[in-house]
Amino acid sequence: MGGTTRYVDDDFMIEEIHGRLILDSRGNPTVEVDVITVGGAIGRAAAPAGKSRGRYEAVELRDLDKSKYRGMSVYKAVEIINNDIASLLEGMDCREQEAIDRTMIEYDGTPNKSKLGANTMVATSLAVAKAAAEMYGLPLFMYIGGINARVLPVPIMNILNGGKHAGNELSIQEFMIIPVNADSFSEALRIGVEIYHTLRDFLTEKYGKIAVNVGDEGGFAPPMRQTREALDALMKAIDMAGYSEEDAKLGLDCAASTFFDARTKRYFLDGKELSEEELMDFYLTLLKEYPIIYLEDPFEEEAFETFSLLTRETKGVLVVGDDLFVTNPKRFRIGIEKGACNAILVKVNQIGTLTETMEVIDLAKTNGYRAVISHRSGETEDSTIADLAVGFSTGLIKTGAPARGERTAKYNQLLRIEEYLGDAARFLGIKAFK
Ligand code: 2PG
Ligand code: MG
Repeated sequence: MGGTTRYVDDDFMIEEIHGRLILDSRGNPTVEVDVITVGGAIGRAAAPAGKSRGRYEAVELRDLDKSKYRGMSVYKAVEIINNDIASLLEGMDCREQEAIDRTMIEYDGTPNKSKLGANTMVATSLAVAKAAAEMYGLPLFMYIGGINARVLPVPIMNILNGGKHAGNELSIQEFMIIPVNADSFSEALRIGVEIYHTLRDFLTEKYGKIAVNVGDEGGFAPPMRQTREALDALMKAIDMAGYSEEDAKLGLDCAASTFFDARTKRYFLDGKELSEEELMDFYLTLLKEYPIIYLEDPFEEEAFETFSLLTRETKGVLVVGDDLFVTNPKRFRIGIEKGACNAILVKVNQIGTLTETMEVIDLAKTNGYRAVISHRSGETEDSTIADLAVGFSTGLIKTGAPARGERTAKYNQLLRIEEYLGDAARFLGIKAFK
């Protein structure tokens, strides 16, 4: 090899791991980790937090001491990072991502990461990758995906909030627009932003100022009750902004476990009590009425068979498993076997390490599933998932409305990546859904 070698191997050694408590976008504590190498690189990452969490997600460690942050503090997790994790990983080579992640997994020794906590592990795991990227002088997406990582994701933008993320009565959690008819990520983002602002105008006019308060992910939270009312508002905003249903499609995250009663096996949707069959019919009708191409968690998190049925019954729609798969290779394998869904939502903190996340994305690719990189409803200004979407060439990202700093941090990082790639950048548009 020509040129000068900038670093010797020892420079890649992790010299220090330091954890601290910071706040997330809901004002709750979370952990942030700095990984510092002998060569002087600092990788920093923070753990996000979900609200509509799947039952099978890896455990998020909280102190549960009501006298501190109303039980939400993470002092114990910070201690674990600064003691257990630091002594486990200091001295290891930051390029050895898999060995580092396996070391934490082994030490944890539980099936759901309840000893070390998925929040401590995910922040550490991502910070390690960022330190290694910095040592090489590479952007994170390129460190992960190499020089062929050049696909910018289609943004699946949650601009109207319901369910657990909003103070209104909509049962469905996320009403999303998907700007597919664009030549680039930045053009798609612009279309999404224009529709978002037009939706604000429409809602203000129809429901008054109260309607444009925002929910946890920056989408508006109008005082609506009916799914169709929300979908109609999105269609109206698309039209008023000068676009058509060819330009922007729709998506829903039903988060159906949040309106399911396990005892009666009924779903409480829009003020009605529905059986599984009735809910299925409801979705099939909606798919005929609206340009919906993305349907996440339409049924509760154990309903593998029903997910399979819906996947078979529909065409041209991504049926996405979030609470169903919880980014867990074991749960995902069950789904693949049963033909449940044709896409998986990928949230690094549901599983806890970058290595396992990669495993899940590989599984998706080899089994013809789409992978959608996703934020959580509780986020920080950490924009790592933007790099993951490009690094893993998923072609799809779900990261909320184009508003609130913790959401725009991801969109802005994607704009920087697009600029960095220049003519090499690719954008798949509607093809990302095929
Ligand atoms: C979801 C997410 C993110 P939460 O259900 O997909 O939008 O919500 O982080 O609350 O689980
Ligand atoms: Mg979801």
